[in-house]
Amino acid sequence: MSLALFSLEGRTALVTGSARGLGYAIARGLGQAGARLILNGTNAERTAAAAEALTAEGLTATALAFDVADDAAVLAAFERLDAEGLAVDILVNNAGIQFRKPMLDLDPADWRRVVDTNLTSAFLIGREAAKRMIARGTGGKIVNIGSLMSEVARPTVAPYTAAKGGIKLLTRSMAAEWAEHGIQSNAIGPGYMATDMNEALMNDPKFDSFVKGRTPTRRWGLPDELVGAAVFLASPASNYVNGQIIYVDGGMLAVL
Ligand code: GCO
Repeated sequence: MSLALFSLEGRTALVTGSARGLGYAIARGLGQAGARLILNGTNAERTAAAAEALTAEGLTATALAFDVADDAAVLAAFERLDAEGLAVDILVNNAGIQFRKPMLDLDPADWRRVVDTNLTSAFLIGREAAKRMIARGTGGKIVNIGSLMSEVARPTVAPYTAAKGGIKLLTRSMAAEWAEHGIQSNAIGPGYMATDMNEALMNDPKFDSFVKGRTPTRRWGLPDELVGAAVFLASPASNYVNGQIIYVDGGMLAVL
C-alpha cells in the first residue's frame, strides 16, 4: 500500500472555524499532508494571524473571514473564491460554538444562534461547495465535525446537542444526495478535547475527574489527535466511505 493514498497534494481545503482550536489543528494536518489551505473565522485579524503562522511553517494558507451562519456571507465568500480561481476540493465544517444553560432558562435567540452556527452553517457551506464540485465533475470531500453529543446528551447543552445530533444525519443526507457525484461526506466525533471551548470544564475539578474517570484513555484528548481521521476522510483512502462518523474520543462512547 502506498502512502500516496493519504496525500492531499494538489487539493485545496477550506476549514471553517480554523483560526484556533480543533479547526486550526485539523487545517495544519491537512496542510502537512499537502493541501493548500483556506482558513476561516469570524475575526479577520485572528484568521489572518493563523494563516500567517501556518505560512511561516512552510504551508500554503490564506484567510477568508466570514460568518458561517449567514446565507449572504457564505455565498459572497464562495463567489470570492470563484473570482480568485480557488476550487474547494475538501471542506471541513468545523465552526461551532457552545452555550451552557438549562433549557427552562434558555432564550430562543441563544438556541437559534447555536443551532445556526453549529448545524445550519454545514448545510449552507456544504451546499455551495457541493454545487461547485458537481459542476467541475471532480467530486470532493466533506468532513463535518460532530461530537459525543451526536449520540448522547448531558444537562445544560441542549442546542449544541441537537445541532451535533443533526450533524450526524445531515452527513448521511449529504451522502444520500451527493455520493453519486463522487463526493464523500463523512464526520468526525471528537470526545472531550483540551480546547478553549472546554477550558471552564477542565478547570472544574469535578468535571475534570468525571472526564478522566469516564474515558477509558483516562485523559482529555489533544486537538492534534483528530488529524489522522481528518486526513483519512479528506484523502483518496476514504473513496468508498460515505455517511459515516468516526469517534475520536478515547473510547468514551464505547464503554459504560
Ligand atoms: C460540553 C462540551 C462538549 C465537548 C464536545 C464533546 O459542554 O459537554 O463542550 O460538548 O465540547 O462536544 O464531544
